[in-house]
Amino acid sequence: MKPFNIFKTAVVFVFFLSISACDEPSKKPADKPVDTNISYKQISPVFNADSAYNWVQKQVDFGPRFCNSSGHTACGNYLVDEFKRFADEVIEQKAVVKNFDGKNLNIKNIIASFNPTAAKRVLISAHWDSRPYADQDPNPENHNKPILAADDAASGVAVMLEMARQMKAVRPEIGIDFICFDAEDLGKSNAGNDTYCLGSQYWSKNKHKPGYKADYGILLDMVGAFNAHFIWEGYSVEYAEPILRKVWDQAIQLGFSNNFYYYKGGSITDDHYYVNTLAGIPTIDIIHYSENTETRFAPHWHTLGDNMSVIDRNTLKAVGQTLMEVVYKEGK
Ligand code: AHN
Ligand code: ZN
Repeated sequence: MKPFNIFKTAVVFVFFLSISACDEPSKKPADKPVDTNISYKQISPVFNADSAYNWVQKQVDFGPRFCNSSGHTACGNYLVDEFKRFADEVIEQKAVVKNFDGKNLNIKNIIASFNPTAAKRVLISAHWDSRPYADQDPNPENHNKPILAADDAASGVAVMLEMARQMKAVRPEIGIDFICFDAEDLGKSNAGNDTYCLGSQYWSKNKHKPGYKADYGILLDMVGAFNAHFIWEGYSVEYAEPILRKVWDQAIQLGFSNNFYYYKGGSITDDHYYVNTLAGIPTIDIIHYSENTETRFAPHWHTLGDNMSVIDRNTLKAVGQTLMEVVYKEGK
């Protein structure tokens, strides 16, 4: 080799070295898989994002849906009717629980199942109640007004409904339980974290069927907004890290790396905490996390801004198609 050629080889080598150095993602663990969506062959039915979007709209059209309100009753009945169109079995679990202020709340958890007798099961959940007070709104005059809660968490219920619609057409091989938890969002942090998630606490202590078990669970909370970032939430890492990896790797394979981040965030008291600790089912939380806000949630969180204007079909699609693929692969 001539000296000049050696020099050229060295220049090319250094050039490639510097590219790979720049490519290194800053906050993510090194073992993030490469995006292989170009060659990936999806096996699950197509998740229709327009359909999911319409189901967010339908829930929001009932107005605020907090416990003991007329919107709550009407929307609860609507969700039962919709799930009955698709699922093999729908159970309404009604109860009375105490709010942090001592008042009784009439709650209803809704459980919609496919293949109810199958041993291998996945539990997918979201809360269907809406927060009665916009206590994070930038305008203090709005702090006692109820929110429409398009993202928190009509989005999660909408993803479940669209999944159920597709499952009626192409049946999954394993058992699937969709649970709409009630009374998640009446809590006040200064009254204790257990003032949140009353429906999931009740269900975890009183399952809809004695001895109910699932292999694992996935909770959806605020999965519908523009620019949603999903991170590895703390309790999910603690109780169900292999499920996080399974779901995130699937999202990357499908090409949804804009939404799913391999970055460990803080621990959030949410319905999955009680499903993990009281029901003993390893459960992750797919939740919109923000680096740039004091609350660590999106700017519309618990404000009047949580309405249809923040909902993005692309985010619903990323979450819905990822879950479809995870679930259909379990049967293979
Ligand atoms: C707490 O603020 C303690 N947990 C947040 C759970 C939540 C409320 N998710 C949606 N709304
Ligand atoms: Zn909330």
